[in-house]
Amino acid sequence: MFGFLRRFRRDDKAIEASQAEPIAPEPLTEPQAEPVEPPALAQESPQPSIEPVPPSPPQGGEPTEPPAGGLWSSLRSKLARTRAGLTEGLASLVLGKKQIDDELLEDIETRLLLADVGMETTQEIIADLTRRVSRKELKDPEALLEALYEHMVRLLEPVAQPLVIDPGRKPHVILVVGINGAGKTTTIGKLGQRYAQAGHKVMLAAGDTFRAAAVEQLQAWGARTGVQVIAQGQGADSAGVVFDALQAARARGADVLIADTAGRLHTQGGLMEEVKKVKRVLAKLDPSAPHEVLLVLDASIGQNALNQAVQFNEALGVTGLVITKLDGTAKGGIVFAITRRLGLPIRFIGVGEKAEDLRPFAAREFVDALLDHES
Ligand SMILES: Nc1nc2c(ncn2[C@@H]2O[C@H](COP(=O)(O)OP(=O)(O)OP(=O)(O)O)[C@@H](O)[C@H]2O)c(=O)[nH]1
Ligand SMILES: [Mg+2]
Repeated sequence: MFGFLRRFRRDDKAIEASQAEPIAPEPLTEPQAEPVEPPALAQESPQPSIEPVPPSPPQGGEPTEPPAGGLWSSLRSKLARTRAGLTEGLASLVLGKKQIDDELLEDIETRLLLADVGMETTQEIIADLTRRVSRKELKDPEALLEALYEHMVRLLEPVAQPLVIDPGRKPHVILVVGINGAGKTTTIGKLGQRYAQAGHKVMLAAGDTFRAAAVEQLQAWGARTGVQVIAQGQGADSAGVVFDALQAARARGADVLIADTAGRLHTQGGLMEEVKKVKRVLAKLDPSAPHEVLLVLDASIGQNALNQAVQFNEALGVTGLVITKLDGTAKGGIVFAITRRLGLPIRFIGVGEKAEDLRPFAAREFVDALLDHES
């Protein structure tokens, strides 16, 4: 069932209006029924019986794992902009219609393209739906939307693979790469907290020795989350810092080491060589390291993220993705385009600047939020 249809159904006036005049598009801001931010006071929830009590973190930070289904977990509210673009106006096309028509299919196609789902994926989806309509498998507009939903879930399920920390590695080394401002350092801070709260001994390596204040930024996350940061300061050799950090992490029996690196454009050959060197240096101490090359991509740059992902993958052998800034963008469909192009595991999505705004990627939950669907 789709929330945007339910809302229109509930409001008889809106249905009448839909037959007489165009319905006002769904606002980009969150509908009132869904909380935008974790509220300080209890408020009406879709599931009032589940009143989440955030676990108290051991080191005085914020909780990492928002309880499912509660006020904290409103992925829907975080993805409001992409959802608005995808579902806006669909209700007026669907309601009161018994037949699927070209207008509806074209509208879906346009919305997928505008959300940056990408030409190939969009055409495949539309071709599949059209085929099923002509075979009379899909008989009404709602069945068509359900089929769209299932198709989108199927596309993402293969890449929804969590990042598993191997307890046999001491430490499990995660090398974090990406272009400037993608959200690497923020993601590392969030990951540090997540793994520390899961009971792992975590250390962070301040491998971004290039940008002013990069080390301090990581140290601030470390201080906030109670995670140790190994740093040498600006201007030091990045590979050297990371090498030393791995030695220190081994000596101290750390479970997880997460290495930050300076942001670089995939077109900057020299800088790409530098990060390759960081990777090689890690392997000198532990031939199996790094155990994860995590590429952080900013969803808000849409299709531009695609080329970056391809180039970083060619240079470094990326093993997992984090897609950030899915909160302020209407381009959340880029997740489909990236998946089609690379098929790389999506480990997490970033939906805000706070520690709890890093969510493990789950295909059905994500598409539910994008299409305002309730499974
Ligand atoms: N809204 C939102 N902002 C984010 C997210 N992730 C990161 N940011 C913000 O994006 C900005 C850049 O984040 P950084 O973590 O510094 O990015 P970086 O990749 O380390 O940047 P460089 O070190 O310059 O290469 C900061 O203001 C973050 O707070 C997210 O998921 N959502
Ligand atoms: Mg950084």
